[in-house]
Amino acid sequence: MGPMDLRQGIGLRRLGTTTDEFQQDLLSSLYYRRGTTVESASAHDAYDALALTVRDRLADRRARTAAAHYASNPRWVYYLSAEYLLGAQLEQNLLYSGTGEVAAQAVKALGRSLQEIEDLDVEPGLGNGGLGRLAACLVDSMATRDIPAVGYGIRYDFGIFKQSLENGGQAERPDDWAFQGNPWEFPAPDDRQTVGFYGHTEPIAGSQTRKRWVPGEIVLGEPSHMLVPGYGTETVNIVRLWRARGSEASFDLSRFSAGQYAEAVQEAVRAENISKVLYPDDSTELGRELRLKQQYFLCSCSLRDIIRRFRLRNSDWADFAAKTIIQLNDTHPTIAIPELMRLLVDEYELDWDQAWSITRRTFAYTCHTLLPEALETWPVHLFERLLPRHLEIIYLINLLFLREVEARFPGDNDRLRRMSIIGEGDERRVRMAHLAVVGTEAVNGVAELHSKLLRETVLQDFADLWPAKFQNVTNGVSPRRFVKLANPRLADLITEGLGDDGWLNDLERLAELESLADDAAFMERWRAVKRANKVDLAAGDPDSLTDVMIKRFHEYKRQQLKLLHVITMYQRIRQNPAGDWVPRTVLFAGKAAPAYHAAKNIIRLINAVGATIAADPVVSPYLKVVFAENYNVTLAERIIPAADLSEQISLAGKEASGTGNMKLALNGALTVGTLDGANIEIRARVGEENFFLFGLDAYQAAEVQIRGYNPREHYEWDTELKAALDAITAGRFDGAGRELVDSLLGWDEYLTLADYRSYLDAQEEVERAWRDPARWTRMSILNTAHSGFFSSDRTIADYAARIWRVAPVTVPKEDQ
Ligand code: GL7
Repeated sequence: MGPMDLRQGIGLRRLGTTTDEFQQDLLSSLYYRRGTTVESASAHDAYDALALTVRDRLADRRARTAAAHYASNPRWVYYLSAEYLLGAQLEQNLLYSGTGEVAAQAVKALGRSLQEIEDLDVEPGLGNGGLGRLAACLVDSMATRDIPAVGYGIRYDFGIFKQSLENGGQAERPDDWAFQGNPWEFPAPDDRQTVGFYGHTEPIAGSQTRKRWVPGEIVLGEPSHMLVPGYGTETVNIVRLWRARGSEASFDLSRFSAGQYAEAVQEAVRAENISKVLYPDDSTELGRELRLKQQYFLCSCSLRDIIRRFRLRNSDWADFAAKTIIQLNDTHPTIAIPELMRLLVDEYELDWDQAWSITRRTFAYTCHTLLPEALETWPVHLFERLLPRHLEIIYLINLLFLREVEARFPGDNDRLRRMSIIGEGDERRVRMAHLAVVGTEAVNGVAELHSKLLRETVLQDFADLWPAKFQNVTNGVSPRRFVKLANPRLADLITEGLGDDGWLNDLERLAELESLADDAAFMERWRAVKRANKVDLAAGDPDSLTDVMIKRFHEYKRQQLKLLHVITMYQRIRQNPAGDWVPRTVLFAGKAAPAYHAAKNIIRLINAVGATIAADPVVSPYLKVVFAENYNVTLAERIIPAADLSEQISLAGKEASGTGNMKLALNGALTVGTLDGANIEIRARVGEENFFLFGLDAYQAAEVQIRGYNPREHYEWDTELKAALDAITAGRFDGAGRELVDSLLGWDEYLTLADYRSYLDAQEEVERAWRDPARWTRMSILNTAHSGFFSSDRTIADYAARIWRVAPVTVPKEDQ
């Protein structure tokens, strides 16, 4: 029986494609799976019934995918990530299953509109920012490119916090995203795993390297999976998410019977806390034991699952690396390296050298940062207590590694100290990035500059030792989610311009738009699309320049620089109300880590400045500041299509890549940006003349810091800058922002004042271009036309060819 005969083989009926058939299935989902009737169905019943009906179509493809993959026994890609920002599922799955139109008709039988039902779709916010959304774009593209792959992650009960504004500042509420259930998820309790923590190790007689670990706590990991369909292909992969549970023994019946209710469940609660909440920090380390527990929990469950899957089809460990490539998404899952060693050596009794050879060929590591505070390290004493066996393994890995370094660079003790996996400071710490480099076959950065700076700075010693290990794979974004779903008007116009919609799977085809960049009728329609998107967004006057800065709040990203520009604009307009001002709507959105006070103060100041401007009849016709609450994937999909100007203004050398920059350029926003992260590659592709560049480059910035930077010099000579900062100090914006001014004048870690004048000059260039609508429209079309490189399909093709060395496996269509 071939894979395409799966359903017929067991006499299962085929799922229909007509509206009538879809409607039948929808009603049957409502009756038999929700257990309700059309008359008494709530809106949420309708949502669930529709989700299940769509899911069935994908489950069908999933079954064929699994069979095809099983039959071909390929090298499998396992993507390990602590975060996934998958975005809303219903609209995506309607599109990817080609059922959007029949569904829109069929739901009428429930007396509801598709839009109304879609509005009930809650996005699983299982990530913080760019890194988590990248994971989602990459799994989308792995499926689209027919790569056999599984994404592993944690099924947090609470995702990234919900943000609202209270008195102009950020307030946080928990995100109980699955409160109403999650119809997209299949539980797989049979595949549950057991994970140990704490305890001690014991020698094993007759073995030097093997040990027995006797854990002090046992936790169960229960998996469920969500379907990840490819677009324009049959493949449906999965993301498998682990949830922690106490074992049966963790419930203390005798205590419960004695009325000690809290004590009775205490152990189970402790176990379940492991997957309770996503850490809401963005690139700074919290240093909490629970976070390391989460990381180990994810890795241990996933590795055992990977080994289980390997052994379904293979029997010889010598084949493991040839059949398995595990991509580590940043250092968060690095503990998988010593965990695989432990499993191979202690449990499967391989000798150390063979296990190490397998391990090194099985893993690859993507680094997503240059910020030293984001490179994770853990105190040795924490490891010793929580993961005693892993610490022993890490020590042995380190010993053998340092011997290798010593052999290459004899007598260079300084180098040994710098490269050691154990950092010897006031407190000895395990350096996870070093472990990740030592235990993998390939290491990559996420944009050209980032990969270069990794080799030249933070990982320089490792690049000296193993130059061939270091690669670049520039990030990308899913054109399905960020053009077709987010911006259907633009997608339709592009399809019309290009003659077909093949560009959705072959984004470089957007280059064909170049020939339309001067076509007056096409330009007119291009403008109309943007305007209609602005009307939908309703953030401000649709004819004003919509200037957006949407991303996590962090001082290195420099929202404060944008704000100084806004304050200067405000002061200029006040001084000359009759001037010929370009009306602007400046839209900020993004979350700040709850404990990151400087970032939260910037949010407060934005809202205070916005309120002051709104109350000023002289300035408000020209300038409006909007803060959109609770930035998430869904909101990004509304803002990006409406943006005219994309703010990518981080200090050069700090933003590893950025991916919002790609989404905005792809949707025809022009970028004002520094030579940082992927901005450089965007500018190279869309053309210098279609990009507003400003600021120091990464090398100049480093030089300024080395020479001794004095932000006050800029304050003293630049009268507009001085006036803006003085207005804050004088309390002009409700007294907000004084700490910001102190830090900017005191040390200004991210050279905001140094780049201020250059930034304002670039903004004048922006306005010159804006005043010439034909020029702006042409620039906008060319941005879209030359952003095809930034498809995550291309990113995946790069990983597949250069890092994973895997080939696609085609899933056959169903027999007709
Ligand atoms: C990040 C980088 O900051 C960001 O520049 C990059 O685009 C993203 C994906 O590679 O990864 N690193 C990181 O720790 N977070 C990011 O968004 C949170």
